[in-house]
Amino acid sequence: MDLLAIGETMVMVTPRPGGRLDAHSSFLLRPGGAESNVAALLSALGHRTAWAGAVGNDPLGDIVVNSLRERGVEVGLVRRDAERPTAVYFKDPGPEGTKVYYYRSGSAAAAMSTADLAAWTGCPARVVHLTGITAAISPQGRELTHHLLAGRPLGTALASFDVNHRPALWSAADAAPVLLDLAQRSDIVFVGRDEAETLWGTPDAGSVRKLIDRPGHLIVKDAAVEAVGFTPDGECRVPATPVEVVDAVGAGDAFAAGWLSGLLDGRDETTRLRLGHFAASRVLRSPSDLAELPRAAEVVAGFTAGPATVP
Ligand code: KDG
Repeated sequence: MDLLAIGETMVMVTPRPGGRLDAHSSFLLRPGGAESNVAALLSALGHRTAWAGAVGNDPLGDIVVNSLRERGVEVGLVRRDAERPTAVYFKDPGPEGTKVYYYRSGSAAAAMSTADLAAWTGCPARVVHLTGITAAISPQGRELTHHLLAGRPLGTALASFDVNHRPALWSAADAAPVLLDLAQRSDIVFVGRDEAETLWGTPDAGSVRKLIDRPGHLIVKDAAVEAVGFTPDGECRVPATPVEVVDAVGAGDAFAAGWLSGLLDGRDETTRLRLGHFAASRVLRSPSDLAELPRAAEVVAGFTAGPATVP
């Protein structure tokens, strides 16, 4: 397996294009979870991925599991919980951007804990991908994330961590020390420049690197401006290409999938960042958290020489 993603996947209820969260719209049901988004997009790029999580033993759980399976994600490790429901979230796309509303407390995934680990050890992966969302959904989730990063119970896999602060789940003051500690224990860290500023008061990528100084790879994304990759060899900047944004939700997951695809294929940092921008641009143009993507080799073949542009 190339990547095992662990975290909560909800059913995302999203209005059909042009609709709002109101009584006049009709809606689509899709899987929505930062970690499984990475697994699904990485699978589209041509890698073998699995998602481990928990959903209810309910039709919404079936939607999550079946949709991810259809997208090429291995779902054999997903636990069905007969006591707790699958979480749901609603999207409301408006002129000022998309708002999200979560209905997730007490969900099956919020009860995930270190007791789930034994079931996951049989799935060795090159990369284990986690996010700060799992640390926010419950005390057990926080303990599980800490243990996965501090104790490395899943073996030698590289630990990839997307900070993903969700203000609707916890305040910046509560989240800041926890997310910093988790990031410092990871091998690969993704964080938004503005997200880092909100959490830790770091104004630019260089100051984020001074703070998160242990991971071999740190990627600081500055939305439409650029992404900066720090590696043991130095620093690399790749500007973002302007895109017409339909819905920004999921773009960070797509960036992580693109970058990780480059890592798994042994590509250099510039190419990894370009793959990240490419995948993010596809999701930014889509109303869904996911988008159709070509195989990574095709994407790389399409990159032009010279200035780092994203086709
Ligand atoms: O990154 C996209 C996610 O925000 C979305 O899929 C839902 O996992 C989610 C969350 O917790 O916000």
